[in-house]
Amino acid sequence: MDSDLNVDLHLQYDYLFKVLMIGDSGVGKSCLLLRYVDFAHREAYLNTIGVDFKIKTIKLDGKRIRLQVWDTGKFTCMIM
Ligand SMILES: Nc1nc2c(ncn2[C@@H]2O[C@H](COP(=O)(O)OP(=O)(O)OP(=O)(O)O)[C@@H](O)[C@H]2O)c(=O)[nH]1
Ligand SMILES: [Mg+2]
Repeated sequence: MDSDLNVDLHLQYDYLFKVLMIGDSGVGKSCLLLRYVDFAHREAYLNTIGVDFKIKTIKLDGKRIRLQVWDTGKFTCMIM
């Protein structure tokens, strides 16, 4: 019951922002996203194929803001 409640709270937000990360290959887009969302660091270079996304919820001025950050790869513009 408690875990169901936690899931419900996690799904609630006041605003949803969809952010698209673009930039030259190898500049560090995926690492930046990994650091921001998962507080992790990756040394190896694994180029992103297509698109990937991560979700993070932050609180700002008492509002719950859901960030949906899309990470693009080399061939994304051909897909989108
Ligand atoms: N020195 C240094 N290296 C970094 C930094 N950020 C990322 N790197 C390295 O740069 C390489 C490429 O990082 P990625 O985040 O995969 O680059 P990307 O922009 O997502 O590349 P694509 O997916 O090909 O578009 C990796 O080997 C990372 O370890 C940084 O701030 N400093
Ligand atoms: Mg990448």
